[in-house]
Amino acid sequence: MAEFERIVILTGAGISAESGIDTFRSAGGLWEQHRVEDVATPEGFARDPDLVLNFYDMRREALSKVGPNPAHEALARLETEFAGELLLVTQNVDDLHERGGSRHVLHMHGELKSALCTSCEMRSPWDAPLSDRPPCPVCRAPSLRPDVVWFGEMPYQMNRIYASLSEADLFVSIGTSGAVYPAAGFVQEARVHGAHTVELNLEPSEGNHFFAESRHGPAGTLVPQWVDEVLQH
Ligand code: BV8
Repeated sequence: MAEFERIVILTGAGISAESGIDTFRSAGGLWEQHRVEDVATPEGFARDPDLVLNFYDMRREALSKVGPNPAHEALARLETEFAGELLLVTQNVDDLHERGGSRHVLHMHGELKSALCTSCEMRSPWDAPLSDRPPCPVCRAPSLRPDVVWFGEMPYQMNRIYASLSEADLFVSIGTSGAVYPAAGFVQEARVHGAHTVELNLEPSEGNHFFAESRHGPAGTLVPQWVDEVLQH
């Protein structure tokens, strides 16, 4: 593994799978009566706010029953020991990277433990249900929604992500199907700017052909091994 100085990592639901959080693909079973696109959209929220608020209340509540796995912990070790620049971008709305020890996590699709007020547009840390319409901590209006980026909505901090991708010499994608944009396009952005690109995933993702290198297997095994290699230089 050559010397790298500026690493961007993108993670998806696959990194949390071994912690017991269903991925979207296998989640079909969990939510067989609705597709994620139906529930994770502003239209779905407008159509049936209770359904959507309960969907996210259930997922937020489930977080207290799971914990980080060796893949999350390995990325926290990388953050501590890597001498160069590291940006960890996650598509996940769980808090397992933080609970695994990562101090700087960019949640491009928002977080279960945050609430967004549709009246004052302020975001607040949140770890309780929203289906009972609690007042916004800032403006007191009963207008809180999950602070999660739905389909058709703009992900967070895209300028910062693209700036890092244009400078990166290594881009690593971990546990994501490459099914959803703009995240699925990050590998091409990094590659066109000269970065080496690596996919660590259980199986080849939809974007596997864009990666210069790929390793397939469970993240809990692959990620600690890969972090050891990067830190050995
Ligand atoms: C935007 C938060 C633009 C919510 C999520 C047509 C019509 C309308 C829109 C579009 C369209 N075509 C394209 C679009 C854009 C759309 C999109 O890409 N749609 C797809 C369906 C085609 N994207 C958007 O709408 C995005 N916004 O484009 O805005 C814009 C421009 C200007 C102005 C305004 C707006 C916003 C998308 C964000 C949606 N929110 N999540 C929530 O969590 O509830 S998406 C959600 O699914 C994830 O966040 C992630 O992004 C995506 C895919 O999930 P993954 O994390 O990859 O998980 P998945 O289950 O799919 O895969 C798991 C992988 O792990 C698998 O490969 C598996 O093999 C692997 N795995 C499993 N176990 C393990 C493992 N790997 C390792 N170890 C294991 N143990």
